[in-house]
Formats: sequence, structure tokens, C-alpha cells
Amino acid sequence: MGFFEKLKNGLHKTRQNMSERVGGVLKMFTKIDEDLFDELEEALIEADLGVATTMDILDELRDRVKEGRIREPEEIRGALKDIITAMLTARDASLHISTRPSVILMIGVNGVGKTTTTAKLAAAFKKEGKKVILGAADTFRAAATEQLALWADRIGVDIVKQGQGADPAAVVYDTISAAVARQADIILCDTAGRLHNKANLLAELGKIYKVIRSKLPDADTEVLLVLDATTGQNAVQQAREFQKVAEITGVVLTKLDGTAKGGIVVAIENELGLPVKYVGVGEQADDLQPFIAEDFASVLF
Ligand SMILES: Nc1nc2c(ncn2[C@@H]2O[C@H](COP(=O)(O)OP(=O)(O)O)[C@@H](O)[C@H]2O)c(=O)[nH]1
Ligand SMILES: [Mg+2]
Repeated sequence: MGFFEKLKNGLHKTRQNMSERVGGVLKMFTKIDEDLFDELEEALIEADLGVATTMDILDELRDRVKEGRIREPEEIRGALKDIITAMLTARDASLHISTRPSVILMIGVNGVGKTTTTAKLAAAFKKEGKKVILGAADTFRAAATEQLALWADRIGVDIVKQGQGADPAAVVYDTISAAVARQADIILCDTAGRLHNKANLLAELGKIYKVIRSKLPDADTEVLLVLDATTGQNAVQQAREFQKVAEITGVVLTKLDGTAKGGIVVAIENELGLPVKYVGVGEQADDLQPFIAEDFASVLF
């Protein structure tokens, strides 16, 4: 299955939610008026685009109507696709990992898919011929390290781990040392996501950054925030909280399969100014895809 097909399957429910609702609204009207905009507003908010982003989209649509670029209700569909694509392409969605080694730090609350995504990324890099080393820096629960170790075994990549309760920054330190010694291309570090203890999280992430910067001052470093699409607007809220404590370089949005809330991709980009770099569309190692805005918008409309 190609990327587009997989994305289309994964976004099945979001597509139904968005495309059919919007399509239904457009069919109800023979001319563009405020009633149409009201209905459209409701449809977009329900598709989890968020209030602010929905307002931005409607403003842009109204401008286009004023300028005479849109005349018929059915033309709104194409305009929506354009506007949303523009919102999704405003930021650079590529990973910057050209140094050897480069570092990728995965952050996010428990259960969003950090460990699974770490493994999926490792599998993808390995497939490209890159030497990957995993750092099990979620030392909070023993199960977290075991889960990552299982994946490492399955994929066939190295992992650096310590015991439960070990200092996460020390695990990152060891992982970097091993990566340098073994000439790895990419260091992928899983972390614990205790957002309810913000002071702790801040201190922990701060310490990890410090280790990375002092050991690898010139390395490309990506900090990927993992968000669970099924949580809808809560994911946006989580991102706001993490933005306060971390310099996020991109978002991985997981579990787009089986949710109708895929519209939050647009809210994340537009309201938070964060590029979505990858999307997860399943639980298997190859169910992670680089995010391609044009494909996403095409699938939705
Ligand atoms: N359906 C689906 N499940 C996912 C996806 N990504 C992760 N999961 C599942 O979400 C659950 C939590 O994932 P995990 O990586 O342990 O989350 P963590 O606590 O953030 O490390 C696991 O059951 C994963 O298989 C995805 O893209 N789609
Ligand atoms: Mg985990």
C-alpha cells in the first residue's frame, strides 16, 4: 500500500466527519450567505479544527467571496482545501538530522505513543541504511525500558538502558557515548511524560538538553512532541503546556487511524505554530509516515 492509500485508510473517519459534513452543508445552500458560514463554522469546529482556526478559515473564505474569487457554494470545497494546505505548509516539516550523530528526543505525556513512535522511526532509519541507537530515558517505569528493549530486539538496533529510577540524563549521556564510539548516525531517546509534575519535567528535560549540548555541541537536535490525535483539542492543550517547558522542533501526531478528530492537525499548525512532521496510522513498525500537507488536504476534501 502506498503512502497516500495508507493515509486515506487511516483518515477514513476524519474524512467522513469533515468531508461529508462540509459537503452536506454546501449542498443545503444555493447561494453563499451568512447562514452558510454559520453552518460551515459548526461543521469545522466539530471536525476538531478548533475555534480560532475555524475563524481564520472563515475570514479567508469571506475575503475570497468579497473579491469575487468564489461565487458558488460548491466552490467553497476547493477553497477550503487551498486554505488548509496553505496553513499546513507554512512551516518546514522536514527533519534536520544531517550531522553524525544527530539527536532526536521524543517527549509527550504517557500513552500518546512515544515509545512506539521511537521504534517506528528507528525502523525507518534502519531501512534507509542508517545506524541507529536507542536511549531508554523513560526510567520512571521498568515496563517502559522493557517495551523499548523488545522493539530494539525486533528491529535489530542497539539500545542503551539503565535500571528503573535511574537518572534519565545519565541514560542520555551513556547513549551519546555509545553512539560516538560506535559511529552511529542517529540517537533516538525515549523519555517519560509526567506533565502533572511540571517542575520535575522541566528539570528533567533541562538536564537532558544540557547533556546533549555539552557532549554534542554541534549536533542537529530534533525535539519531537508526540500527541495522540484521538484526544482532539486536549492534544492542543498538551502542546501548549509542553511549549512552556521545551523547545519543540516538531510534532508527531499518532493514532490518526480510527479517529474522526484528525482536524486537529490544522489546529496544531495554525494555532501553535508547530510543524507536524510525522503521522502515525497504526501500531506496526511501518505505520508511521512523514507528513505531507498536500496529501492530507487532498484526502480530506
Ligand atoms: N492505532 C494506533 N495505535 C498506536 C499508534 N501509535 C501508538 N499506538 C498505541 O498506543 C499505545 C501507547 O503507546 P506507547 O508507545 O506505549 O505510548 P507512550 O506511553 O507515549 O510511550 C500502544 O498500545 C501503541 O500500540 C498509532 O499510530 N495508531
Ligand atoms: Mg513509553
